[in-house]
Amino acid sequence: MTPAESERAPAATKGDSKVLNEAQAGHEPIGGADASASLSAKFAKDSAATRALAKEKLFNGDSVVELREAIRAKLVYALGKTPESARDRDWFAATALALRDRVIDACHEGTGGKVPEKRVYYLSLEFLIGRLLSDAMNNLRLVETTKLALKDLGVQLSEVEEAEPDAALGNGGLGRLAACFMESMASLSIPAIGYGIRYDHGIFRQSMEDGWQREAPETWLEEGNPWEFPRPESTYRIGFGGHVTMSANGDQIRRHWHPAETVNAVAYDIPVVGWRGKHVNQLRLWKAEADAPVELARFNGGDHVGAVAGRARAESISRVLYPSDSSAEGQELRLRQEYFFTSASLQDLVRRHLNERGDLRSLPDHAAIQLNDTHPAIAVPELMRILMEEHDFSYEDAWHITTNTLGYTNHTLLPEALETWPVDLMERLLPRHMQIIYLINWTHLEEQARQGKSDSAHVAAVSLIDESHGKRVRMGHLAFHGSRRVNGVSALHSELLKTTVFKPMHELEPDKILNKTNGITFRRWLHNANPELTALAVETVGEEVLDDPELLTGLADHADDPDFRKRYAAVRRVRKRKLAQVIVERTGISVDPSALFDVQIKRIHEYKRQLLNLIETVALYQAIKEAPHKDWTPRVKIFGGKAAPSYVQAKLIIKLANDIARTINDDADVAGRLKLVFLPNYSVSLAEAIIPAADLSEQISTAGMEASGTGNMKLALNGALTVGTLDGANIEIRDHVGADNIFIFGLDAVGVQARVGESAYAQRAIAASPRLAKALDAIGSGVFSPDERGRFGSLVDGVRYHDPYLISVDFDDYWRVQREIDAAWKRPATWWRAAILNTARMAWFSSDRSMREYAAEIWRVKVD
Ligand code: 26V
Repeated sequence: MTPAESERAPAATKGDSKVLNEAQAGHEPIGGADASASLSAKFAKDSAATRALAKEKLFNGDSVVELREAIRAKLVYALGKTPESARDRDWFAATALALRDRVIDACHEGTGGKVPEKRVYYLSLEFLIGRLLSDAMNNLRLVETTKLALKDLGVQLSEVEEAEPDAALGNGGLGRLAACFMESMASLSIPAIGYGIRYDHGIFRQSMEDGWQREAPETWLEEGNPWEFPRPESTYRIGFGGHVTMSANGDQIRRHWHPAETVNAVAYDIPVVGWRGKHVNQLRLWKAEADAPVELARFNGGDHVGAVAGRARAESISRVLYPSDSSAEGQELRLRQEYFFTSASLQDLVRRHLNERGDLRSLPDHAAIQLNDTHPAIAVPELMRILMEEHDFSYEDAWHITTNTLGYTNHTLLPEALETWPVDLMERLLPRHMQIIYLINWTHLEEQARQGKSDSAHVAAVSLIDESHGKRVRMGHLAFHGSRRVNGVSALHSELLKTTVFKPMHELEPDKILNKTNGITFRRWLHNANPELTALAVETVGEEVLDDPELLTGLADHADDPDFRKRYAAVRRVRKRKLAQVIVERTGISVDPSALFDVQIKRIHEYKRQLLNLIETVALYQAIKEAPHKDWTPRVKIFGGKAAPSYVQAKLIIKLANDIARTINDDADVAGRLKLVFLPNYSVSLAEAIIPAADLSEQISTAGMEASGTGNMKLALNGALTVGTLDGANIEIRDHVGADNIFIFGLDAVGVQARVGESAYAQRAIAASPRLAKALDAIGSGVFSPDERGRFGSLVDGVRYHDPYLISVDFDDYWRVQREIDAAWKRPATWWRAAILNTARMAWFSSDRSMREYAAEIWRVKVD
């Protein structure tokens, strides 16, 4: 919001007595505290009306009674339980199995068994899909039917939903994006298969022990997964190690790889049903199993211990998701995971293509393979190997097919997260692939020489091998070179790709890099997560908004209607009360739902600058204590997020949040004005509870470092106002919602670049900001850690003496904009107007739009 807007706003509402009344009422409960029960009842009625409006179709003639009996039958015959002995978890499994049957019916009705013209294969080491029940029910239009069926059985749907474990097969943004894309492709009827790993353990469970993060294994498969179909008939052998031999056939030399070790990849399919059940795709996840004959031979040879150890080694591949997305640590098991799932997926799609079309030459016409970051970049040499070694293609033909089938999405510019693998590790684990990489690189550099570009600096910059600190394969360069198109995930990020990491590669092929700004699925993040807001939207602009998010624009016409604003604010209030309940249950902290809920939820990373938010919290705490009688805007700062287990500074930031919370939440001087909550074990399902309750969305990364962000989109869609830097998709969010409806602060990416070239910028910034200096002193001297005064010395010194994330430089502007936010909160009419305009103008950020763009410009797949 610009200062001009703050001045304009009261003028615009002058003479509007309702608005003035509302402004006087502030953010107090409408109709008093007791009104919340009747409000919930009203919304329950509203959403029932909405669903009736949306003509919830009783899919394939289903009825409440039929579904009830189907659920009962699953419980009794598939699970072997009686209704009397069933726990919520059993009812969940029975409900999921009954719905899965209906998904499969939809699947058979939808495709009619036809071979699609072209399929998308989305290769991703992460799919952070979360719970699937509400997705399936909503997309099949069976929410109300299921609720009534369960009610008949004496069971509450909400309890059943809570009993579903999150499928947390991802770290954060990249994995959640893959899940949103899968849902959108199904909803747009884009034929697609998602390929990944069926990890036994997803992202670790986070708990707090004396304010420190503790990690425990996550066990989503403990009681089985009712959504999945094991497909043992789709099993592939994956080789590792060994040696390569040559044979000659005339003047054709062929190479043969003889792996020392083989592991089986067994397919497990999870159906992904699209909107209104029109189309179903598969998420195919690979489980690693020991190769039985090899194992048997060892058993029979008397090597019992060796056989068991070999089995454990094979099965360890799909045991656990790597919980770090901050640094590429170069662990051998990680490379084994990458090759395992990439090879299985390529073997599977090649076999499918041959069955359907008979000739691999036409692969690029019928398959588009998308690499989600460099994690599956080994697909480049693996597809070459399959084509040359198993199907007799020449190098040139194989290269033509490969580079017309693959696409690569980059999700980070952070140097420490860019993957490179030591050549000697590659030679040991994947000797044939290393030869092929050398061959590709040789051809690539020969072409440079042919064009007269063989100076050593140029060659070093474009080579697939980095020789600056030992020989390493640059997976980004490999994926770039082997793909037809490369894309970044926001407009700024795609431009930065061209000027930083891929500058030399971009200059060779200037048409290769495209931008495809990320999106989110509105079915999960608006319709399912916020049914009350959805009901209000349906009532206001019509039920077609469920199919076409662009119709949300119609809400803008009501942004100046005080009555509508009240209803919009009341929806938020319902959600804030629910979140307050969750907060007290999980942390013991009670918060006031009429305070401003200020939310920062994302992985804990230094570049995301949770520390900036915490330092501002301390400065605010100090300011309130100095002037306790001032009219401070009541705030609850809510944090959530996991730190990589080995990321020492990120874990210290969590401890700092908890130490600050302990101090200020108990301080009577700030009571009612400031609270801090760190909600443990942030997850997709927790996000679904927090996002609809957020008033303010913190998107405060150092400009140029957050590739896109997608939480920023979810929060703005649900009407939280953003406080953010000009980074990632924040820039495009500003362009859509309007500069008056977002709070932008700090340096932009160009400013950051210029500043990091200077020396002593942190010292200068701190010297110029007594407020910052004071907050840093308090943290550094142990005000929040009296039991260990030096605990946060390294965090504070990081800001004082080095500050690579420019916290010091952005602090004063952040403080300024936060006080502007305090003032805006005191003008509810202005605040809710801006919130409504955010919801109204976020349609473009639907992942349906992202998927349409990928389909048209990268995959060349038709979408009806
Ligand atoms: C990197 C690494 C490095 C090696 C260890 C394991 C591991 C796991 C994941 C990653 C990927 C990090 C990149 C990532 O998640 N990027 C996020 O992608 C989101 C979707 O495009 C985007 O919104 C976020 O801004 C971006 O940080």
